[in-house]
Amino acid sequence: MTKITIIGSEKSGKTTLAGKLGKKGNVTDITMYDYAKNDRILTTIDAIGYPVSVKSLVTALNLSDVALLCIPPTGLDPLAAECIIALDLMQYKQGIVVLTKSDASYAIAQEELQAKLKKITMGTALENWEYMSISTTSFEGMEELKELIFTVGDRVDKEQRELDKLPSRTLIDQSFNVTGIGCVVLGVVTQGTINAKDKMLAYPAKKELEIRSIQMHDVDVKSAPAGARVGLALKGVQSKDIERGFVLSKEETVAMDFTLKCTLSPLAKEFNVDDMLHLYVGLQSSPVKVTEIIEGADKVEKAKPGKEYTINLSGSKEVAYSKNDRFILTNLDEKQRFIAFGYEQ
Ligand SMILES: Nc1nc2c(ncn2[C@@H]2O[C@H](COP(=O)(O)OP(=O)(O)OP(=O)(O)O)[C@@H](O)[C@H]2O)c(=O)[nH]1
Ligand SMILES: [Mg+2]
Repeated sequence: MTKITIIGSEKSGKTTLAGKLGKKGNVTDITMYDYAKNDRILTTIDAIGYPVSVKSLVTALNLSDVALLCIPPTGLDPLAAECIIALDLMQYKQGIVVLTKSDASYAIAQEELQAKLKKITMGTALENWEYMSISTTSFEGMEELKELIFTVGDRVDKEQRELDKLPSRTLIDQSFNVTGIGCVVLGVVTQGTINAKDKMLAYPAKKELEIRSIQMHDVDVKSAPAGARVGLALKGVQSKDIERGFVLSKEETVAMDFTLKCTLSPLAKEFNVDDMLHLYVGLQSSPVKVTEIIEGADKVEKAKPGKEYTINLSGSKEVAYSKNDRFILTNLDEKQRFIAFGYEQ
């Protein structure tokens, strides 16, 4: 089961490509496209709420394992540049740079563009990504791209088997009521294995629940492993108790204030004590105020690009997380909004 997100330059052909990779399904601030043939299952996400909403981009990336960064013959624009910074802060190791609209370019120009992009992404999480030239008009490269997506997807699948034994965590992206069934949620098992009849809680609200039944791509299953996109019927909760971003798990930490060991992107703008930032973890986000910036043992007023700090943040919304979850910080007032990643101390 492979889950991909298509992002990149404006008007680079992202939505057209998503439409060629699956059948259009649910639309919120992300659009899902589904494809299933034999044992090949692909979920493609188009982060249509982005660039207006950073949350759409982060949500899409956290619901998938592989990113496709689309760059048209005109090259990298500020949006694709912001995507690269986001992918790097998230340490998104699995992805493909897709050189789109190859019908409107020449082989030599495509090679030059690829060389340029390789240089720009050197030392980032995108360093080892593969490249593919495609056109959704002439279909050049489309079959090869699909093959490559499944090759990368298989690699991810293998890596995820190491996560099956961990305590289960499921990120919820939709919750609704189905007549005769009750609360149904859609989401992704990010680690562990879930089974019908498992009891757990919905965080951060700490609502107790039981998994009544599990579906994977509309097929009933008894259990679902790490990496699976699932639909769950839940017992003990109502759909209004569960929102996008909730985590189904036996144990999470819930907090409003955070002390993060943060690293700023070298390409971010500095920020100051008292600035308002946005914090993201999993599919959750919260506005937070910077209350303290500590460099080494000293309190400072500013956090500067490329450097490491301990940062105290104060929020007003409960957020659920586990040790080792990577937090992302953004400043929505800046042109390039992604600034830092961090881990709770
Ligand atoms: N020549 C050519 N045009 C393409 C190709 N793919 C898409 N287009 C055209 O490019 C334009 C933008 O395509 P979209 O799929 O909407 O691109 P997008 O990246 O989703 O655009 P935004 O979401 O608005 O940023 C449309 O007019 C498409 O018909 C292609 O492979 N070749
Ligand atoms: Mg689009």
